[in-house]
Amino acid sequence: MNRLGMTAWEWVFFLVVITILVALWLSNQLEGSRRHPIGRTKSDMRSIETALEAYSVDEGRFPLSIGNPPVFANITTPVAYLTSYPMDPFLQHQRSFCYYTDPKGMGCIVWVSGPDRDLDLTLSLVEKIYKPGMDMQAPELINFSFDPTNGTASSGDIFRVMNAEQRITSDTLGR
Ligand SMILES: [Ca+2]
Repeated sequence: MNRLGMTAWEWVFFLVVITILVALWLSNQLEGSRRHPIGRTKSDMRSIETALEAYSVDEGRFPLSIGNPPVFANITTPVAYLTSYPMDPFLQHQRSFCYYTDPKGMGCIVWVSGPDRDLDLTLSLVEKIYKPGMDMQAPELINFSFDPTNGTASSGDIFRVMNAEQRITSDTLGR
C-alpha cells in the first residue's frame, strides 16, 4: 500500500486501463482525420457534377480532358462553370481532381486517389476501359473502386461517372 491506498497490482491495472483508453482515443482520432477528406470529396463531386451538367447543356457535350493525369479543360474560362479546379483532398491539395471524357464528350468520369493517396485509375488505364454510358457497377471499373463498407482500409479510387444523354450519375460513395 502507498499513500493513495493502492497496491502494486491495482497500479498495474490502473495503468493498463489508461493505456487502453489512450490507444482507443488515438485510433478514433486517426480514423476521423482519414474520413474528413471523404466528406470533402462528396461535396466537391456534387459541385463538379453541377458544373459538368451545366456545361453539357450549353455545349451539347462534356468539356475536353487534357494532361496526364487528365483534368478538365475549358471549365473555368471563358465561362466559369467552376471558379477554380477542385483539388484532391487526399493529397493535401497537390493535385486537381482527375477527369476524363471520351473524344465525343458523351460521357465522363471524375475521380480522386482515395485514402491510399494513390491513383489506381491512370490515364492509360482509363483510356482503355472507359466507355460512355458505363456505370459504377461495370466490371471494368469496379475493381478500381473505393469501397466505403471497407472503411479507410479500401485502396480503390473514389469516382463518379456521368452520361450526357441518359443523365445517369452514380459514384462509389453510394449517392
Ligand atoms: Ca487509390
